[in-house]
Amino acid sequence: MKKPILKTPPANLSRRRFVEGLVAGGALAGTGLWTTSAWAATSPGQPAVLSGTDFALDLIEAPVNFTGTPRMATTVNGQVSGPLLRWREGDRVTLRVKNRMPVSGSIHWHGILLPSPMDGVPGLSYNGIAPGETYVYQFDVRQAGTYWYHSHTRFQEQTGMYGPIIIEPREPAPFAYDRDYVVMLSDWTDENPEEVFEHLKQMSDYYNYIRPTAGDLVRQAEKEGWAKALSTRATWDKMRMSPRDLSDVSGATYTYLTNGVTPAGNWTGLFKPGEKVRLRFINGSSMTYFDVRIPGLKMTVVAADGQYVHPVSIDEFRIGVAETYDVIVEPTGDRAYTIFSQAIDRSGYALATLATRQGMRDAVPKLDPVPMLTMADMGMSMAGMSGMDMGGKGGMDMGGMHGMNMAGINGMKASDMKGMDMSGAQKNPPPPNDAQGGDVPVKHHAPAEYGAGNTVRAQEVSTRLDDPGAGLRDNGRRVLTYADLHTVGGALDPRDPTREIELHLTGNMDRYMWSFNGQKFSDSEPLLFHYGERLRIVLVNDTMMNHPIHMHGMWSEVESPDAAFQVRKHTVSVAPGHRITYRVSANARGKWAYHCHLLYHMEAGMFRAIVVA
Ligand SMILES: [Cu+2]
Repeated sequence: MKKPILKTPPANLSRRRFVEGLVAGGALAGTGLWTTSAWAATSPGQPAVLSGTDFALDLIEAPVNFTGTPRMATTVNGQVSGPLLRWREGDRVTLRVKNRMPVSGSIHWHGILLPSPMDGVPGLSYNGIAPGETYVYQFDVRQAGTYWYHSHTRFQEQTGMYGPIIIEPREPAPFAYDRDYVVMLSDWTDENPEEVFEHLKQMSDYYNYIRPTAGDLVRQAEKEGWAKALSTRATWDKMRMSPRDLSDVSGATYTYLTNGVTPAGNWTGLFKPGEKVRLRFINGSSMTYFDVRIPGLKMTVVAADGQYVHPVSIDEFRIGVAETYDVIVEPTGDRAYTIFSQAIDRSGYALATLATRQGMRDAVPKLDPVPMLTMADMGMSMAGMSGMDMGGKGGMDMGGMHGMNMAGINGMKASDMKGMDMSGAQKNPPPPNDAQGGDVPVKHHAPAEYGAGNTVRAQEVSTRLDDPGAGLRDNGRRVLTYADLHTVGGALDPRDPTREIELHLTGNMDRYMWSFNGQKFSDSEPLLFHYGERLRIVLVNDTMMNHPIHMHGMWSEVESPDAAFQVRKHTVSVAPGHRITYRVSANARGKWAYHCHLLYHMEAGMFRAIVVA
């Protein structure tokens, strides 16, 4: 086998290079197994496509280079993203997955309805795929639309093991289009994810770069030399990066990719003026929510999580980790349009282009200001505020509140709050908010329930499906919300739920513990669903972060605030201070995973097993 040529890392990796990546970054050609680089296999600019009913996939380590520093990725068929799998609704597919890595691996088919042993979650569906072993997945394809696959083993997803799935429907789509592109977003780090996780456990805001201490600088200098450490610090200071509490892992370590291509590489989808182009957005990142827009183009959303929705015309959408949205755009003129996907914390962006010719570019928008979390995001009303001791200042300045650093809130330390007595919020819990969605049952917990560091939780939660979220409110653009999404055809199961399970999304930032109801996976019992029953799941987000909650094996049918059917999803993003309910039909026997799709949250314990029996 020919050895790949690895570049020497540059002595001083510039910040620009780091954010934008290498022009020709990605999987390196010439491993001997694949003769073309990932995105050159088909034209124009789509991944290697595998279609039919029989698939041979190799889990294999492969060299990549996104930033100038060569790294090994864990891949499917040597590519990041992995090959596009095209299935047909109604077919029985067979996927022979051979593990050519020295460690155990797995592939999970995200959002796909299938028998539990085919689901690809080590410890629940099977034992994983040992080195040298081949696992044969076989199941009937009972749905259509845009989905994806990824490893469910430790951090292999972070290091490249993911790819898109398109399932052709039996009946033609209820909308027309001339071209069809996958737009898969992801986040790449040159760091070992085990180190990223270690950093987060030691200091949950490690990647936030709010105010690095002198000690941090010395440690960084010892590792990298003073010149680099100082210049990195200066660059961050100049960029005024301070992502607050929006993302645990940021552009401080991530380079954001579109279809496995860096912003500098500028993945380009071609069109002819006047054509309708279907873009299948998939958020295949490990930790990053993206806010996506294409300046100059309206987007018509036609599907969410693979399921058709009544078309809605928007300028921008926020896509949680693991969600998918299909949109139709109608570009005109002999020109280019930028597909701009900024990370929710504004610490970087993924970038791609729609153009009439390769090499054309449109302007790149500036990153929006870093969103400031508000009291509403904390699930605290102004009524609750009245119980607070604001340090003797009468007539609170709300402008000042917006400038407050809420970063420490999950594992709040007194020092973070600058003299505010947050216990007041506990002493005077506000009445339930019935402005939207009727009475909201608020479950109160003993302060110690989630650990000593987590004494402040959402006191007032509400079902605000029409809230675009922090950083997108009143930005002058029409932003998609869950309230806009109505699945075509309504609920699959018309029955009302006969049972309700309420789960709180909880965290302790001091120790980087994430959980349901304050209980890590390792300490928890499986949730028991009775086969055949119709359930209501109630999720209450007590933390300061968005959590994309994914149930394997069964649909999550999200309800409107008045408990009517809203939208069918496989991954439900719950914003801070929000309460979301959805119905589940327990129609798939076996053991299933139920977890936050932020990879490091899942590994930290925000995971439950479901047993349907
Ligand atoms: Cu989470």
